Amino acid sequence: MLVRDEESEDLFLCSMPGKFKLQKIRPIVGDLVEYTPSHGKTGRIENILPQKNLLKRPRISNIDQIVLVNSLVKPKVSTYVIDKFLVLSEKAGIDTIIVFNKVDLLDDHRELDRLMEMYGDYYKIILTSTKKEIGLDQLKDVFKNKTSTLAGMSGVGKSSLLNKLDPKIGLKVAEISSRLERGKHTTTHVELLSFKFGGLIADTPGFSNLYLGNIAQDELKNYYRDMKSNEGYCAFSDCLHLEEPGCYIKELIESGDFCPERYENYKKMYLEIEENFRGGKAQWQ
Ligand SMILES: Nc1nc2c(ncn2[C@@H]2O[C@H](COP(=O)(O)OP(=O)(O)OP(=O)(O)O)[C@@H](O)[C@H]2O)c(=O)[nH]1
Ligand SMILES: [Mg+2]
Ligand SMILES: [Zn+2]
Repeated sequence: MLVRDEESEDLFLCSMPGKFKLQKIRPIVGDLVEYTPSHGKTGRIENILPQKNLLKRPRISNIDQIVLVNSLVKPKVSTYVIDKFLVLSEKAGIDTIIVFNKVDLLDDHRELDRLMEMYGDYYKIILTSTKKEIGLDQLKDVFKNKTSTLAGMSGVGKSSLLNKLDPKIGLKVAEISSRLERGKHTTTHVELLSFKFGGLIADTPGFSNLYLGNIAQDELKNYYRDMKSNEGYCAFSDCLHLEEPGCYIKELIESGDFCPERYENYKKMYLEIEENFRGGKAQWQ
């Protein structure tokens, strides 16, 4: 295990005491540990401190924020993946900043306008391009003096963005597959890197799918900021915003004040949880 000393920032290759191995406890990236240094840059982990928070995908703990990177084209942005990720990060209690990368490839701005409208009221959004060096200072400001993790599908440009913030980092990047227009899963492990402008940022492997895991159907609405902020106006206090009469969220959709696509994704997730639970197929009416 590599342990970064908080004061000197030096890395120590540390062993794990047998008691941890017996209990099958393994620290994950981001965990805070107490350790005893020995010869050279080696040492021994003595204790793992309680986690402030934990994100399952990418697997990392004790972070201040997540920067969710998407590319507008190649690979094309998926609002279902964004909405699912936002549900998972809200559940974990970690703030998310949304990045739309590869703006240089965009020739029609309508898609971007739509996405800004969808997420802009509830999340900070940064538009970037590593090719045209757009939005990099804004991104640096977000990362400064914080511990952050990147997240996003494979091929969206996570490693490329970090290379731009500090060319010495030298992370491996690769062209996306031209046939499938999908990333090639170039980054294969979570790595927390120290940046000279101040801040730790984890580069992470891209995901192609997300699992809603232990989220229950009736708690899903709590992780939609736009639903949460309109809580208490439906006829039923436990309204799930589905088929109940007097649903305020439905009224907002009618009047154009709630994004219908976000709502469709909500219903899709609701169904997906049911399917996961049953382990079979179900149809949402
Ligand atoms: N046109 C354009 N291409 C970009 C931009 N940023 C990254 N790319 C390209 O996108 C491809 C994938 O970039 P990576 O940085 O490897 O993507 P990643 O998100 O780290 O992918 P994984 O490690 O597989 O999760 C590379 O060919 C990059 O050159 C951008 O702003 N504009
Ligand atoms: Mg990468
Ligand atoms: Zn409702």
